[in-house]
Amino acid sequence: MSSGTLKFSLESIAENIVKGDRRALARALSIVEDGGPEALELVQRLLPKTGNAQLIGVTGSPGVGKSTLVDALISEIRAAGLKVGVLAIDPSSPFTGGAILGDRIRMQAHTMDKNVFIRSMANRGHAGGTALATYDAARMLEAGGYDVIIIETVGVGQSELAIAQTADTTILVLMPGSGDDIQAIKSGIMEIGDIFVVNKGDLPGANKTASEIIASLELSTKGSEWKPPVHVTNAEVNEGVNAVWNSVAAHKNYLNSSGQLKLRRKHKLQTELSELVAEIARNKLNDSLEKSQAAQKLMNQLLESELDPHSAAREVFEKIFSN
Ligand SMILES: Nc1nc2c(ncn2[C@@H]2O[C@H](COP(=O)(O)OP(=O)(O)O)[C@@H](O)[C@H]2O)c(=O)[nH]1
Ligand SMILES: [Mg+2]
Repeated sequence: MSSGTLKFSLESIAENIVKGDRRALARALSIVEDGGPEALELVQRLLPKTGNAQLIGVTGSPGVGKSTLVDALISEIRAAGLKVGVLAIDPSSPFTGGAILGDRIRMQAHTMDKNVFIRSMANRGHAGGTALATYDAARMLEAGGYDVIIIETVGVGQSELAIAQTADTTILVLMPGSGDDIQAIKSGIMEIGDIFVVNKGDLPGANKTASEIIASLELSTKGSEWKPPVHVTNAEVNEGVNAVWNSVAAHKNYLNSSGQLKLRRKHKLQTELSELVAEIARNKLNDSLEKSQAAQKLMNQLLESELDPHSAAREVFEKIFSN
């Protein structure tokens, strides 16, 4: 394909996304997953159409019922007359793993609905990892006129937290007896939760788990304006999900009225910018380490113990980034 044809097709993809074309959106999401110059051009073209959606992160350990909850939330969001897009990110199943297939089947009830768009994202070419691709994927959905974008991520590790931080509102999902998760809340690892959900409320111990979360939140949220609500749900039968949606709406109001939305988005953009600069720098560094004679000379000095790695690193930094 000549670059001329490509330009034309990227232009038409962008135009068609804004018109609500789902195939164009699907194509754009593949492009931003891969990263690179085409992704950049799409983001540039669509940037004026972004910034208006509410981004909701749903995170928690595998099997707690995140996808089931998302499915139930979609019904609430549609009942409110809003258009909803879902990005399901599962780094453990990069291709067609069981979890992703399961999510598809579960969410099939919504597949006939033109105002629901569900996408399983894999960690593909993007060197900066899934978090960076997620920012751009959300931008594509925003340009497509989706009012609410849900980002489902597995687990509570560093990279998942990075993805969760692309959201305005983060829902942390647990289930009865999630002892490790409760520990994580106590130790402050899970301070990213704006709303807590103990799902599988039909199982024994749900209320006890909820009380434990409330108790640990009392300490960590002392003095803060937003007190994260803790809900018990049975997502499989839509029980308690309406209350979760009401909390999401309340959190949106809080973000707007307190000025936190602007602060959060600024913080988010700073994180994204910093990640992008790091990606550029790392690429340049790796390239230079391989190609530059000065770097090879330093490597030899390191090997011969004539120079320590700290001093070598400073010298490499000066050489590569100061011009
Ligand atoms: N008992 C019970 N099971 C549930 C509930 N919600 C989800 N599940 C089941 O828990 C399993 C994992 O759900 P899933 O939504 O895929 O979890 P995820 O890995 O967090 O996305 C599935 O077998 C669901 O049917 C619930 O409220 N109660
Ligand atoms: Mg899931």
